[in-house]
Amino acid sequence: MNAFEMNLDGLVGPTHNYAGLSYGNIASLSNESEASNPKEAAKQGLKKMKALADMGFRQGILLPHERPAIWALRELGFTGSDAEVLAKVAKQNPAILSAVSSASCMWTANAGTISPSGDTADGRVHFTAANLNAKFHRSIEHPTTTRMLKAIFGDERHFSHHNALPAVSFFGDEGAANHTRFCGDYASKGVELFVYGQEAFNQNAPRPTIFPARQSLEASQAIARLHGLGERETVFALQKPETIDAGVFHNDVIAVGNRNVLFYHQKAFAETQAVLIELQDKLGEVPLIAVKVPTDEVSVQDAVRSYLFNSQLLNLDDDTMMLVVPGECREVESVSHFLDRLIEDSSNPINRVEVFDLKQSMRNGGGPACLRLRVALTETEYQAMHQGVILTDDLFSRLNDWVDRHYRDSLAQADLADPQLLIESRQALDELTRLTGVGDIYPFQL
Ligand code: SUG
Repeated sequence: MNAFEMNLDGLVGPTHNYAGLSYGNIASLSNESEASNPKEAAKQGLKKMKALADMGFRQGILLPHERPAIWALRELGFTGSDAEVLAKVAKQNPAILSAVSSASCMWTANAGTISPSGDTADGRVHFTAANLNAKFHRSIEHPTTTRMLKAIFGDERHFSHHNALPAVSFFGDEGAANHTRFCGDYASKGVELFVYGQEAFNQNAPRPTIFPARQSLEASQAIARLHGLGERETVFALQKPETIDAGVFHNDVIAVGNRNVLFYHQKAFAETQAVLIELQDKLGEVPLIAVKVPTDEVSVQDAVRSYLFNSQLLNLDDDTMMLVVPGECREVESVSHFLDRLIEDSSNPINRVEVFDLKQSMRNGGGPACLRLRVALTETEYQAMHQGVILTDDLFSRLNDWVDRHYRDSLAQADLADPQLLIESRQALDELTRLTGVGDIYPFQL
């Protein structure tokens, strides 16, 4: 059966800004209050999508959410017209306005966890939107994400959707950023690796001491149950707590995998050998290729600065793979040298590196892998999904034109209170739902 991995990238929204909202995410904290450029951010993302689509990879988009989220402000007791709500929150608590204005849904690796049909008990593709409850600005994403995923993957013969987990830190779930699926080919049964930062119901278990662990073991186990994954299809691994304290707020900042290849840092997991042995055991005949990056070649700090592991690992053909990395990887010397050695070394399948300028997103801690949600699909499932979000040449040029007409090229924190920004954003999103044909998914449309 023909099956493949599709990437759904988050289209950057018109309110993209730097508000320093993510304690534990070093880039977000260090760029707080800088002016952003939403137009450039959206174009940088589109350029990466188009380049990968042109190379033959299946590529689609997820739409930005409604921001500022006036509905969320109303739930917090702000009343009056939309303009009055904005004026009140800007005066009483501008930090809340920043939070409800974040374009953070662009990092679709956090949109949800997807289990392909080859792995699940009922043979359907399963989706669970992530509750993202570790940060308020992200906790308001899942209702729209769920509506959007249902609009795109609506055919119940092939797709099954679950609600986000209970919104408490004990079930903190950050979606695919802590989930990697290994397999021989995409259609056959695979093994899903869930990496967690804390065992929430066991206070004596190891956990980071400085920054919060966003993903809990119990959340990962719940997703596996909901998706109908058996014991033989799952591996649960603790992320090394000290790496979370060093700024590795998701596993996808320290490891990336594709098919039977795991590219990982020596310090990614608390019990590396046990993880590798269990993965190999459950993969059976399929040989796991584990490509380790040793600490003495690339420190955890350089991995975080460069976002080396927040790369996309993509098949070029049956035997070789390509790494799609952010430009910062060529700016950090240890990482740049490592990449040169990696592609020369024929003992691993990675023989090409493609570099993209994603600075606008990187300044908030989002690299190439954060910007995409992977969905492994068979050809039949691909045909059953909503086709209007698939990146064709035509959609690409329409989206560029749409960005040119609706986006600002500079946004500072003070601009978030501008009622005109809300009007512009809603107009843009309303047009986008028509352009992609996804239907009404935003609170202002419902
Ligand atoms: O959740 N940054 C995001 C970055 C998410 C990256 N995703 C993955 N690694 N998969 C976060 O911390 C910063 C927003 C601000 O500060 O304005 C932010 O939300």
